Amino acid sequence: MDTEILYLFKDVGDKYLSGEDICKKFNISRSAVWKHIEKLRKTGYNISAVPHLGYKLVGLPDNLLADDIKYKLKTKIIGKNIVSFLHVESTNDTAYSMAEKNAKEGTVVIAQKQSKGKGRLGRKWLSDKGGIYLSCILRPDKRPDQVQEFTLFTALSVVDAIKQTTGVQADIKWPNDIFIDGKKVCGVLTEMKAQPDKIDFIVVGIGINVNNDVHLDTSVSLKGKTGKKICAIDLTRNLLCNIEREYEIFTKKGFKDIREKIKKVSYTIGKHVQVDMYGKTYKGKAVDIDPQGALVIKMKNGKRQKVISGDVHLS
Ligand code: BT5
Repeated sequence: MDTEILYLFKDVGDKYLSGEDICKKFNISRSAVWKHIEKLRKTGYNISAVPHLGYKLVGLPDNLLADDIKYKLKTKIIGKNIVSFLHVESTNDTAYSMAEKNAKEGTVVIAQKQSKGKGRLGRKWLSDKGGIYLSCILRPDKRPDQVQEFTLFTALSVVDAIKQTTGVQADIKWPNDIFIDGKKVCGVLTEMKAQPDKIDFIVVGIGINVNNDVHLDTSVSLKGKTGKKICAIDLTRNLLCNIEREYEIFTKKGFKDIREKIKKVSYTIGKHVQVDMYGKTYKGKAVDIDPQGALVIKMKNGKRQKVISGDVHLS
């Protein structure tokens, strides 16, 4: 009922709703209306009340709440179930344990803060309030060796969402970093549970610096880049729509079209790089992303080397 009343406020936009209108619409008493309004206020919604006019929603909570993201969200699978937390250790860990307990494909876990935000290989992800920290559960009919492709189409979804919401063109530093002007605005962490030749589930985790300050020389936030507070709800909604679109393309057509789009927004291609993979170091010019999502490096001796995972350093 709280959600339905909230959505009614959102539907009428700038107009007032009288207590009587709400009573009639939901067939509840005046005191029940008042209780629901108080509950919404406690959650952080700013609802003004004016005698003879009624109630009006004048401000949303600072937090990214499931109800606000789901309002008019036009997806069929991704984000149909959203669980929002004020604080978790890691949204990836929460989503992973939910997936183990059979949470549906498309379930999204989102938190305002993480105390143990994870990067790859045991690294940390700084997760102060103001950023977006979300993880999405997928149950694809794909092989475990295709996992990199999930990271890449998720990264592409982030680049598109940033462009749609802020107008800023970001690019992808292969495989999982989103950059703006050479600084990291977002990281993607893909984890999975799999059998040798079948994926049970995938958790794609996304951390975006939105309205938070990140105190690293190598990082940037969207607020820092644009000088404006960014609507994190719009950004999240765009992101979920994009993930659904790219996931559908990936499921139906494979990686081909996604690869072409990724190459267009690649920060890495054309640059001289050094990559450490499985204890070996490869140096050369990044020239391509191959049909499986691997980075292709042309080395000094002319040989083309495929890199399937690893950290890329510009040299
Ligand atoms: C990543 O790892 O970039 C993946 C980050 C994924 C974070 C999301 S948040 C939601 C979900 N839940 C989680 O627990 N994780 C995911 P990697 O490529 O290993 O990069 C980590 C490195 O990025 C760190 O060692 C720092 O140098 C840098 N870094 C840490 N926090 C950052 C931030 N907020 N902004 C920019 N750079 C950061």
